[in-house]
Amino acid sequence: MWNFRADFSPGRNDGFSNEWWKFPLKKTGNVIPMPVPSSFNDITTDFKLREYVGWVWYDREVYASSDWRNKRVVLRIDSAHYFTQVWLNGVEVMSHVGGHLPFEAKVNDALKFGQINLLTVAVNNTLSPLTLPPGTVHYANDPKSYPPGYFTMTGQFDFFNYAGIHRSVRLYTTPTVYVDDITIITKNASRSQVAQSDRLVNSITISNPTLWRPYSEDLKNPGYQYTLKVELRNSMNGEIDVYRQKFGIRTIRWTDTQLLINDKPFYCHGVAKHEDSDIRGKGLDYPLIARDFNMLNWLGANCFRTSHYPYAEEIMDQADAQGVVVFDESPGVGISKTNMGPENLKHHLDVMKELVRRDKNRPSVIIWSVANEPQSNYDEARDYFKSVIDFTRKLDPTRPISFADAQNYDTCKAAQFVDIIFVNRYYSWYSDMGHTEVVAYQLPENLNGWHNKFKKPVIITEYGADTISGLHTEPANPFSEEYQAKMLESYHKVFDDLKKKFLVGEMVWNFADFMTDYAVNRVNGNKKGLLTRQRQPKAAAHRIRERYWRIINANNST
Ligand code: E9O
Repeated sequence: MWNFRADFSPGRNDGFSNEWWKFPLKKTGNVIPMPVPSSFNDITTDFKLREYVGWVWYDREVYASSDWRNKRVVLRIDSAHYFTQVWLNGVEVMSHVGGHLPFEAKVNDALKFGQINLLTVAVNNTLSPLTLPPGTVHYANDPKSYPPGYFTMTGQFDFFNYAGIHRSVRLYTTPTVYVDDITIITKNASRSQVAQSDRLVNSITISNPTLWRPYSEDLKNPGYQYTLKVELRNSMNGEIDVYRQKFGIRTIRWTDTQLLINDKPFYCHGVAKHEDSDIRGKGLDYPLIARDFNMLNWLGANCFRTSHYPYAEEIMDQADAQGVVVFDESPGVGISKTNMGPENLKHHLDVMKELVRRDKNRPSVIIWSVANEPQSNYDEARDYFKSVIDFTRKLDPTRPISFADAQNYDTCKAAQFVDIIFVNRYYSWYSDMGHTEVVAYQLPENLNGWHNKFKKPVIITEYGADTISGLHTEPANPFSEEYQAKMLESYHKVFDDLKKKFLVGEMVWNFADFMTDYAVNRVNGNKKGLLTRQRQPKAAAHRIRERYWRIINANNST
């Protein structure tokens, strides 16, 4: 529990003008206990805090052992949403832009060893056209209709803008000479090694290795990982930094019509997810992670997309260990034509750099997804996405790159740069609602269109219907459990046909119900989950389970 205070002053700037980082927060006014990690929004019963936009302040005391004096001490925040500024004993030690990736700094100069230290963290959740994801603040200029100071913020995306210190905060130590980063590239020994001159490059040959396999390919021994132990010895004082990095040995390859893991065609049958749950919002929670992986396995989902931002490292660790394939998505959701300027691009590249640095050694990650549903039909999208994709490919030439598209093949300006086409489709939901009989016509036309134009494999990265758990109608009306099942099944007939051709994956939107902003089509959130927000199955979940396990069992019996 940290001390917490939201800055409700009109400009949200009292904390900065009164230098709240200089004293314990409780000296500045009323504080409340706030759990870390967690979103702050759903902890209290205060509507104003749930809706809060601006700076919130956290602080706590932390004891630093005097044994640490001769070490390098690092403060790491696994993630905080969105802008973060951090002080230790009143000294600013770091700041970070972006809500979903870790940041850290050496803090020796600010730390008092053998004493209690004051750690202060200010977090601002205001989104703008320059943030990822983008958002807009709207001021009401009509005093007759709105109270003074009234403003709202909308995001260009369909999930609640939960905020706060979302993941763990830790102090750790290393020797003064330390391993900063390790990149492990696994390849067939027969292929030649390219050395990078500014790095230490070493190669190790493992004969007859146990490969990393998705659990759907190897039910007995999925997700096999090795551990590389690296020791760096400081010849001046004999100190050793030891770093243990897990890795898996597997290849990814793709052709015009196939995606191959370990040279075997791989079919993704899975879900798109969210980091979202009751009370915690987007806060890290181990029971939730464990439950989600149990339910992924129950469903037979062999893959998930980290829609629409990078997930916690603890989640990624489970995907690696359990052999679940991941499409690793950046927070580039809802990029419209106006968010494709040079400043946007620079930030997007920075984010890709942070994401690839964090996840490059993960065997589960087989695709980078640089965005979700951008306005790819505008000319601006051509250069913008070419730059993002080229840059990402330079960072990691080993994995395919894509983004999830909701535009059409004849208007999309950016799909030409991806390796695998991702499409989000909602026939019989957002168009022709209630009429699943159109799916057999519209879906094959569309998927064939993408493949024929771009000559690339296609994955449907979203399809689904909002469903109120417990609502039953026969015949199946939209929002009933029957309709969700009927709609998904109408897509499956098409998938089964195209699977033999160029379709290499299907992902239901969404794994579970999740919170969104208020909207007339959102009844306390988006209800397209196969599971409720409490992770219990709706009727369609049972159908998906039958389908996915049928695919797995057929695969494993041949
Ligand atoms: C993005 C996701 O975050 N895709 C949306 C999902 C939804 O449930 C949202 O939660 O709304 C669907 C985009 C649908 C675009 C198709 C519009 C077709 C109009 C005829």
